[in-house]
Amino acid sequence: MSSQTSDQLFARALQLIPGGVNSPVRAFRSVGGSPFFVKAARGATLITADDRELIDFVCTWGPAIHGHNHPRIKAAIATALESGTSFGTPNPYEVEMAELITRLVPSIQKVRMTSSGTEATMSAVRLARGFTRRDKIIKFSGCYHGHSDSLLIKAGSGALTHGHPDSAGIPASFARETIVLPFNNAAALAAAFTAHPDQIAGVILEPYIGNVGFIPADPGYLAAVRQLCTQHGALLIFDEVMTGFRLALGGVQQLEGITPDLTTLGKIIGGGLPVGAFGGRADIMDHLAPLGPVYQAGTLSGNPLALSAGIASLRLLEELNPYARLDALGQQVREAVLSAAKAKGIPVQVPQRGSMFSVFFTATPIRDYDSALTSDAALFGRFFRACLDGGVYLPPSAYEAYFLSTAHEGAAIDRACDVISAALRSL
Ligand code: KE4
Repeated sequence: MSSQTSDQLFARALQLIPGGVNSPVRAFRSVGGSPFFVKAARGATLITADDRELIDFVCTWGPAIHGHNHPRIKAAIATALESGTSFGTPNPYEVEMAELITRLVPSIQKVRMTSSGTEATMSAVRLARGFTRRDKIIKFSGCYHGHSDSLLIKAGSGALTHGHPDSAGIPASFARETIVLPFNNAAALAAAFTAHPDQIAGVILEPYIGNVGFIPADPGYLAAVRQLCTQHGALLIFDEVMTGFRLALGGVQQLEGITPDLTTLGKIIGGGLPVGAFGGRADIMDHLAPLGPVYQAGTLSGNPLALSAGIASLRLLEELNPYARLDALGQQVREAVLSAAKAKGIPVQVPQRGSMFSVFFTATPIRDYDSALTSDAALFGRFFRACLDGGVYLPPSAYEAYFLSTAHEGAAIDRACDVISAALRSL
């Protein structure tokens, strides 16, 4: 492992990797300065190449719900490794993972594994189009579903962070098949169905948005979306890549009592290794090759090493059921931010559910893309740097969700709240 500093490593990376990063949001371009490199992580802590210890509020963008390098997950990977890394054939881990997911998320009657969330959502959209024989898809401003062409339109996360919500390189003919609507607005969805009768294959959304900052659904909104999809014969696709197993064992669909037709998963189900999945009604999933006409595949789909980590992560969640504890941690941070900001006279909004939350610097209540964009991104940048200087790593973007883990309990969360409060007071 290199002994070079982050700056030395970044200088080398910039020569060979676009922007020096393998995923744009890591580049710190919207918050200033250069990214640090991490050489190790354990529990709630990252250890940088400069030997700094940082309390991590990113948790590798969601997967590390048990903290980094959890011994149970490490042991599971070590056991799987003894037998090899990839076989290119069915393996027992795939059956175990499918049984776990279908038991914990009852709307998923059948499931197909992928190696990323992008593959999962891209495949779910293709399946919806193949099953309904319709072409148009509806998504919502600010929702980010990975970087497939049909979905990288008015997207959140890194696309929004870097001011390219509609990426270059997507043919207009493709973009025309994607209709983008405001979140938390059932009337807009009803109007879109009226304007496009029998043309909508599917409606895909993050049921609680994490990619324009954290925005929960208004009460009743998801039920309205469900009813409209049923009424118009469109498939309802819940993208729970981020919220799946994060906010409840059964995801947001369990919290809200909604049954989507398809669900996409990722992040936590890989335990830190590359895993995605999509699943849902058996009559829809059976349209996938080799049974049906919708093709979908992957060299490393169902990889035994990756699934061993994901199975360990899900089993831990079943055993611990840590969601009340994680919500208490989220509330502790929310209260610390609200209290410090009030004392300083800085308007903030802090939407929070469980271990997901965001800080928006605005007096406007946050309920969709447009209200999220009233947040003062420059002030967020100063807040981000003050927290980092104090030893707390927030997502390097004003448009991301923050994540906590069970490893944050105790000293880490108390220390982090002190740092965050001091950062707000310094603004
Ligand atoms: P991946 O292809 O990055 O595994 O998953 C794409 C994806 C799909 N759906 C949702 C709801 C997601 O949040 C994501 C990926 N999330 C971002 C974080 N906002 C990944 C971080 C990154 O792009 O580096």
